[in-house]
Amino acid sequence: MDYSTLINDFKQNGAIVLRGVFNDWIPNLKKGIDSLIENPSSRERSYKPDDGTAPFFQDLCNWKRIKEFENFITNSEMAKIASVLMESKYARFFHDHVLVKEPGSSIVTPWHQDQPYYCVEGKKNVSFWIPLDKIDSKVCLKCISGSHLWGKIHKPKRFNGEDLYENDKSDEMPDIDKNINLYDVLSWELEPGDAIAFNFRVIHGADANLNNLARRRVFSARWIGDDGYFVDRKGKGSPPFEYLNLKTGDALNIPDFPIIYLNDNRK
Ligand SMILES: O=C(O)CCC(=O)C(=O)O
Repeated sequence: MDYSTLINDFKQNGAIVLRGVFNDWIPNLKKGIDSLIENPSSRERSYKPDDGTAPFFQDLCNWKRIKEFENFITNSEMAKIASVLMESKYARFFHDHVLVKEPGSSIVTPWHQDQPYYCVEGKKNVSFWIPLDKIDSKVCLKCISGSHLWGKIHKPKRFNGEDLYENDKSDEMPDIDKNINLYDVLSWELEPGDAIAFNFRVIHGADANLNNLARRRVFSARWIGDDGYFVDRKGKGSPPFEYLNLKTGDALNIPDFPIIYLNDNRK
């Protein structure tokens, strides 16, 4: 793989596609998602559309109890790829997020940035959006190219439109759909085994899964680089790590966020 082109594109655009990188892991991840849906955590947050169409299942931070997720996170090439893309001495695991839009679900994932939901900061970060089903461009994650470099964080909301934090004075997300021609929207047709790698600050969203036949199962994994530190957002973020005894600026050297890959060749 030509990593230098990928690293440059990732830096400039904030989102890239990686082809075939997780081919061998799809059956393992499908098994993990089946177990999770059968036995979700207390953090499960599924949205059920008012129009009676199928739900959008979501759950977070399950890698310590779903062995297929732990296996993927600790034994696949993902941590190494994360460290290379972030240009970091190491890749520290932050959390997993499962997002299943069942066939016919009318739930749209609104445009948002992940950064303000998270209790971490740092320029070096990456999320992998890993579909387990064939994805046509109508249901793919959409990322606004370069939006991670705008120097702006927009108000985070729950996917049902409620504000995430009380008294949050940050700017609302602009009406991207109304002015879509102003933006360079990246999205791809994907096969199981492909992944989108994107920066926590990139504005992204996804359309409904109006295809009545196909599930849209996604395993997402978030990584932090060697400049990462804790941030107290003064509210329950997502994932809710409110039990952590850390202060803004603290290092993330705790077992919740283990270093999975250490690049010995970097100083
Ligand atoms: O899969 C989706 O609909 C949204 C994914 C997303 O927002 C994320 O992975 O951060």
